[in-house]
Amino acid sequence: MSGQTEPTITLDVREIIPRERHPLILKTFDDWAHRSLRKRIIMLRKLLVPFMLFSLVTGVAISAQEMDTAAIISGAWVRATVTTAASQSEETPEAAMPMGGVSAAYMIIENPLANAIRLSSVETNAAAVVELHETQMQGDVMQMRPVEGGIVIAANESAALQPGGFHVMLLDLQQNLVEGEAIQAALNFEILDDSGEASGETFTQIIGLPILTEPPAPHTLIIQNVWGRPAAGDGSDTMPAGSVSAVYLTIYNPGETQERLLAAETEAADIVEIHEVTMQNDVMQMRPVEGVDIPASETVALAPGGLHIMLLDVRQPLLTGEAIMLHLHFESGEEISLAVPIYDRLMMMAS
Ligand SMILES: [Cu+2]
Repeated sequence: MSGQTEPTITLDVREIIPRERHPLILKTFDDWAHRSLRKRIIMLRKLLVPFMLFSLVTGVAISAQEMDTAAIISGAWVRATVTTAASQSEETPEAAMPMGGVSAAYMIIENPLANAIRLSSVETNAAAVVELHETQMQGDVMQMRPVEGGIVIAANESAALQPGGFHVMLLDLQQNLVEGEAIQAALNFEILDDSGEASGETFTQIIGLPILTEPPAPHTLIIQNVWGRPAAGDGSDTMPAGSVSAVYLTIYNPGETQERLLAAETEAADIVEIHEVTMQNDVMQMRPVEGVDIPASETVALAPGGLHIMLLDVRQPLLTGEAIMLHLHFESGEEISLAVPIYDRLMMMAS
């Protein structure tokens, strides 16, 4: 890169991100998370201010995502039905596990709200039937059974969905679950009132699930609110021509030393760059940055209108409902592999 001029990609972001889709609320995450969902929705409607203008005037990238998380999901994964070893053997992957098979997904769900929440259902394109199950010992026999009414998580507590306990059962698989790839799932929650009954308030959280054979290794940084823009190239997507996409996320560094995001890579695109959006003569421009500092005890948001991970030369359409794996490289040597769900989060938040 040295000695060369950094290429600048010019893109009129106003075309891509309609202004009215940007709710702007200047609240810290904690304030935000402790409000009831209904209050939050009212605030969203009241505070539909022109996001672009504000972010340009202040030069601050506003993270809409940072503020709408109502449950904190970590360690999510789904069990592979096709392992890398099997797919490399003479057997075709299709032969290793026929469609219509079963699998299970696991995760830790943390509830930062002042009310209890209930995971009532899960949806994914990868399976025709999804049930919440628990595993119990009956004498010496391990049994699975559906959880009646969903999984309740008390205020400020967490629930572990893990092998041998609660899990998300995927039945009648619609695709092979190939180790190293990823699927998307929508988690449907109900907010409970003080007596433990459904309050009528619900929220849905969309996550990516890496397809693995064992739980992912824990890492130091906490990454939330991950999503990638659809790039279908069929006119229904929000990025032009299906050739580029962008991934957004927030990174929290709970450690005592500064960390730095250096690079990212994915099999879904030939070129992956870390970009920032700047203003040049009334036109928003994106340009590569060398890295992103994540100071100790701070959260850095990669969000529309600001920093993002740019996918250039996307190799195949990125369709809503799918997920891709993205690998992040940090200065400390830490490497984090993320399952990035593909969907239009801004559209979802505004609806
Ligand atoms: Cu970019």
